[in-house]
Amino acid sequence: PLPQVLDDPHEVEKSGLLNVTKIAQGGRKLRKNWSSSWVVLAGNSLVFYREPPPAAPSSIWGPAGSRPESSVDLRGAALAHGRHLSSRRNVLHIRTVPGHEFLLQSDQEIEWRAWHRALRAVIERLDRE
Ligand code: I3S
Repeated sequence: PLPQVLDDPHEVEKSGLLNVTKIAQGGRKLRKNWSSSWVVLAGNSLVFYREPPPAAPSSIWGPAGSRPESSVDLRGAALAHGRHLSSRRNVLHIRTVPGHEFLLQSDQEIEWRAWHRALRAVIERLDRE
């Protein structure tokens, strides 16, 4: 089933292309495997698509009808700078309650800062709920 957030596109806070790697699953360390991903921040979720949507700027979700590759619940998640976890610049580190950890990276400093702000705002909002 599609994540519930897909029912409510008005909740989209941010979307865009990022380099992503999962580094832990349920607390178990994984080998890094960086890849480009279309990432959508909406509701309480961060949703990953393999491909960006077609050029239409109004299309902030993945390609029409396409299913996300994966999605994580940000409630209770921890967000930190990932500088100690990668040689890349502009890396964010997210750890979710079940112990899944991701690195998100952008070569574009301004874009990376915008993701940092947006993720922090969503996680803080969820903490207050
Ligand atoms: O944290 P690490 O192990 O230095 O991460 C690097 C490795 O995953 C490397 O692949 P190998 O596992 O085949 O050595 C990747 O190519 C690098 O990109 C990883 O480091 P960065 O600094 O890019 O996150």
